[in-house]
Amino acid sequence: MRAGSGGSLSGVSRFYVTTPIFYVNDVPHIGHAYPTITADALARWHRMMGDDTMFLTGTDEHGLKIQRAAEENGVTPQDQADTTSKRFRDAWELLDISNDQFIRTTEPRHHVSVQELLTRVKDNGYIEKATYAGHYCVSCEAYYNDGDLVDGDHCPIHERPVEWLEEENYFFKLSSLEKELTEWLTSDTVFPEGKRNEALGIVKLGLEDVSITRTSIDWGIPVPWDEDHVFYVWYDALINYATAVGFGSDSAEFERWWPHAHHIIGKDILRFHCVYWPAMLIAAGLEPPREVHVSGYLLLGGKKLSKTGLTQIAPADLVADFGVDGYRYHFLRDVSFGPDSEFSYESMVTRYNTDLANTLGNLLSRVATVVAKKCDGIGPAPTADSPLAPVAAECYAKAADGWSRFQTSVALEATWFLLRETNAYLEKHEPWKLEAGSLEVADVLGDALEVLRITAILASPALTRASTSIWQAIGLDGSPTDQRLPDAAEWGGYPGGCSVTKGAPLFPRLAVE
Ligand code: ME8
Repeated sequence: MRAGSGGSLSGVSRFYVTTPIFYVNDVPHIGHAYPTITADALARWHRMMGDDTMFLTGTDEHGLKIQRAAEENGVTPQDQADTTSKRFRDAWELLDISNDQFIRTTEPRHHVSVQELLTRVKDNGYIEKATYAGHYCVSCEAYYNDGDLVDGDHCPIHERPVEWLEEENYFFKLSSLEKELTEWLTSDTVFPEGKRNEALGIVKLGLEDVSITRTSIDWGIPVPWDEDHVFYVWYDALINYATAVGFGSDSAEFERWWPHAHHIIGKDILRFHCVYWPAMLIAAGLEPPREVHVSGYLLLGGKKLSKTGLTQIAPADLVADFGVDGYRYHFLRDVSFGPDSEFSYESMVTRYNTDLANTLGNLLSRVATVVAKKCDGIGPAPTADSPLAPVAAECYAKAADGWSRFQTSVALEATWFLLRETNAYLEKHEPWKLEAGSLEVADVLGDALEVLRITAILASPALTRASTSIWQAIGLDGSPTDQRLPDAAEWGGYPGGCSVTKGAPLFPRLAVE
């Protein structure tokens, strides 16, 4: 199956998209917003495609990292989780994130689900008790082997010293699942392909059993068969994707959504999602997820934006300058999903001015001005044989392909190509110079209005606000997001006879400093 295709049962396509659940040790930054906006735009696209869509995000609230953050802040772990989880929800509200659910791993439904899933793994013979000693990175909440460390005793990801931990733990017999994992990884499951190969490389190197419980802390979900232990935070966290769709509480709901999951993650958590998680599901007698999409890092000055470094930027800081649409558009258009991407405020200004203020904003304002002057403010219908019609058809095909492959920048570039062609079409025909009320002026403006209708729909996964403003400005009822694709993108949908209004500029130009 190719990337992005939904599961299909009885003819209904299902699209269940998830972000990582974020740690509540510190507040959200633009690196957390990146997978969340990507998942949001994809969910919005799939809803317009008529797919049965579920979009999940949430917070990861157990483990040593959270317990220590709480101690540093002089609060209980629960207070730490409550306060910071709310900061994530507030940030997502600010960014128009349309998640269907927000899961918190401290919820009782999640406790039930974790205990049930891991009990199944144990009952199936995949869990056993042993003593473990190793180098532990609290920031990763993970053990490392000697060979993984850098500069002697530093974590390869956080570049901070690891700690030596010794515990009697329950182990997950990961080593016995190499064959099943290789099979899963060699089907079309992990994207981009380079990341699939990386995951396959981990399996080929040989898998060791992993410790999945802790006795050193109590901020976690108790192991039902041994009260002295709590589950290790990663084994608790991964199961959120199953909990949210009914595992342990509603088996019909779980059957509806599982395994149609499309996980969006950063490359830092590839091993957990592409090796441990599918293995756990297989061990529990469940199907592994349909797809995992792995993004690169947003970098600042060549370094990963992070909580622990001094490279945090809060989404609200950028929204203040660019608006919600300007913010969303930049990350969806300029960050190609997969490779690392250097964040630059200057590129954000350039992209905003070029694509939003000039190409889109000017098109709408130009069309509305000329419709007012030459057509008494009533938008004409498009022509059936417009030269823009085949351009629009090609743009839709490319955009749909981009969205289906999680390539948001490809989808938006295709959409903006149509807008640029339409501006060129206006330059060529100069309707502002044509005779008011003439057939020619009506034809040119009708075609441009039709492009505005189509692009309002196609851009709506990125521009949650401007797409509705355009829809209303060209006199249409309802909203672009209520439209059903692919039919709504067919040329000829603008009915004509609608009242077109010229409002305030959609995207006032930003002065470049
Ligand atoms: O790892 N660039 O949570 P987390 C791009 N709780 N993406 C970034 C980023 C950056 N600079 N910084 C963070 C955890 N991210 C676990 C996940 S899932 C069952 C448990 C994104 O708060 C990226 O998607 O450290 C990364 O994988 C995620 O935030 C890690 O968030």
